[in-house]
Parts: sequence; C-alpha cells; structure tokens
Amino acid sequence: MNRRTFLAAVSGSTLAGLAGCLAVGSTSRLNCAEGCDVGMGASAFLPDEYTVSVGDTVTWKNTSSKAHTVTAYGNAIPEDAAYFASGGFDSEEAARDAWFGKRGGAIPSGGSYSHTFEVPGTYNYVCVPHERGGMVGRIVVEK
Ligand SMILES: [Cu+2]
Repeated sequence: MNRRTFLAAVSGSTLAGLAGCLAVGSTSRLNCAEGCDVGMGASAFLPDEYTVSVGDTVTWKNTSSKAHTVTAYGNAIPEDAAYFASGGFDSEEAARDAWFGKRGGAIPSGGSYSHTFEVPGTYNYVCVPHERGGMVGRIVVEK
C-alpha cells in the first residue's frame, strides 16, 4: 500500500489510536488498517487473542508473504458451536488432511477468510503449516 492509500484508509482519530498501538510495539493495528480484524505475520496471528460479541464476523487477512490457514481445534471450541476452518472443512481432521494433501485451506498472501460466531465462548485455532512455530490464536465471543 502506498502512503496516500494508507492515509486515505484511516481517519484522523483512528490514526491517533494507531500511533498509540505502534508506540507499544504492536503491528496488529497496522496490519488491520488493511481491512481485517486479525492479521498474520510470518508465524503469528496478530493479535493472537481477539474478543468479539455473539453475531460478530471476524475477518482474518494474510498480511504476510507466506501461506497460512485458520483452522479451529475441534476439541477447543464451545460444544454446540459450528466448526470453522479456511477452505470450509467441517472437521479439524478434514482440514489437516487437505492441507497435507494439496495445501487445502491455504490463505495466500493478501487473501482473507471470515467466520461469524453465533455461540459465546472461547475458540482456539491454529495455522496448520506453522503449528510447530507456535502460530495459534484464540477468539473470545462474549454474550
Ligand atoms: Cu501460518
């Protein structure tokens, strides 16, 4: 993004907030000035924990140069919640099989994925290719 586009994308008040975030060393707001809630670094979700309300849609955007996935841990989301994963898989096993088969569920650089959370609770998820690198995240959905 060039400087003019960046400045056009943020209002004056947002820019002030952005400066505050940058001052404490976080780049997550900078990433999500590009139109997302959770960005992605080389091996991290930015931020790695994000809180929303029931009915909200979270948009992840791959703000890095590497391919990533957003893959819910099937056993670490609320019991009655819908499973979610980039690629639209209906289970963690299916998502993992797809990634290791043909890189299914990959979110390419610049790509995005969204999910709407209808059940309150805590949702833990992972980027399958960078799980060993600690690329995990959490969405907290409040009532
Ligand atoms: Cu990743």
